[in-house]
Amino acid sequence: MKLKIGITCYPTVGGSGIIATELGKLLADKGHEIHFISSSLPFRLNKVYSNIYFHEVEVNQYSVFKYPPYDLALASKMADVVKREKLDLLHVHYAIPHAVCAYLAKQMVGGDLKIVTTLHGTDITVLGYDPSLTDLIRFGIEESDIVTAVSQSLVQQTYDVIEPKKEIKTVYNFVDQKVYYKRNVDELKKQYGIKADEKVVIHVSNFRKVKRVEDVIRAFYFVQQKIASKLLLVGDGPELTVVCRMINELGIEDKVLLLGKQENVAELYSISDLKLLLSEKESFGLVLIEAMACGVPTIGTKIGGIPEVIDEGVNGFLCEVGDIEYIAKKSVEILSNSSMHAEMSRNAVKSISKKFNTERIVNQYEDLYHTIINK
Ligand code: GMT
Repeated sequence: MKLKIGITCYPTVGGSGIIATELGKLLADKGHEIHFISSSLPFRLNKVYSNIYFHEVEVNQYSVFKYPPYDLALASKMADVVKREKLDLLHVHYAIPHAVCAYLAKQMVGGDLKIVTTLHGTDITVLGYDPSLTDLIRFGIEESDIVTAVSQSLVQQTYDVIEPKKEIKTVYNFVDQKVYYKRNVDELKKQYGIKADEKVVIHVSNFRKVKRVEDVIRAFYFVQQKIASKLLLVGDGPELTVVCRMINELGIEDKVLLLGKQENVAELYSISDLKLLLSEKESFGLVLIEAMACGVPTIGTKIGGIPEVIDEGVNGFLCEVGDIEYIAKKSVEILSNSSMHAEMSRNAVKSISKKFNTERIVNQYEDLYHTIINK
C-alpha cells in the first residue's frame, strides 16, 4: 500500500537530518509520496523527485515576541499540509519540539493522522536531564503511535531518564552502499600532498565539545611519532579554534589537514586508513558506518550506541573516554599490521551489508508504518 508521508527534521547538516532525508528519498523510490515539512530544504535533497514535495515553515520575527515562534509555525504548517495533501502519517525526528508539534497538528485536523517519532539522542541525552522539559518529552513520546530510537542504548537511556509508558523500538541508522564504498582515489591523496606510504587517520564531526576532538589530536600526536601519517579533520564547529591552537602548540601543523565541511566524504574515507570517534556522548555515530562502508576500520569510545556499531577486535576497537595512551596504542597496531588492517577493513564492509544497509532499515520503517495504518 502506497502511503502519503510527512517528514519533519532539522534540515541542517547533522546525522538526524541526513537520516530523515535519505529515508524520504528511499521511500519515494519505493513509490510512497513524501512531503518534507521543515524550515529549509534538507541539504541532501539535491535533485528533483516527482513524488517528493517540500513545504517550507516560515518563521517570522514579530516585534511583540521575544523569540520567533518556530514550534507554532511548524504545527500550523503540518496541519495545513496534512489536510490539503491528505497525509496518512507524520514521521518526525526528535521528540521535542517535533513530536509535540505533530500532536498539536493532529488536534487541529482531527481525523486519523498517525505520528511516528524517531529519537536521535540530544532530546534525551541533553534535554532529558532538564527537569522542566522531562514531562513534555514524555508527552511527545506517549502521544506518538510509534516511537523508535537509533540504538538499544538510547532506548534504555530514554526509559531511565524519561520513564515513558510506551514501547520504543530500536531502528538503527543506515548507509547507502551505492554512495559509500571505497574508490580508487590515489590522485586525491597526491593532491592533498600525502605521500603514498603515509597512513591517513580521519575524524569527521560538527566539532561540538561532546565530540572531544582534542582527544583525537592528542592520540594522533603519539601515532605520528611512530608511523608516517597525516590526520584529516573534516567538519566545523565551536571547538575548532581550541583544536587549531592545540595543533600549533604540539607543532604538528604540517601533519594535520583541516578540510572544513565537506559533502563527498566517501572520497575522503577512501584515502583513509583509520577513523577515530572519541565522543563522550553518541547515541549511534552515523559517521562510523559511513567510514565502515568505505572499508575503514574504526576506533570509538565505549559509550552510547558506539558498542552496537563497532565489534571489538572485528572491525575496529573500543576504548574508554579519554584513554589517549590506549587509543594511540590501538591506532598504531591497526596502522602497522597490514593483515589485521585488511581483515578489519573487509569486516567493516560486511557489518554494513549485514546490519546497517538501507534496504533492511527502510523495510523496518515501512513495516512499522503499515502496522499503524492497517489498524
Ligand atoms: O551528533 C550530533 O551532534 C548531531 C546529532 C543530530 O541531531 O543530528 O546526531 C545525533 O543523531 C545521529 C543520527 O541518528 C546519531 O548518529 C548521532 O550519534 C547523534 N549524536 C549524539 O548522540 C551526540
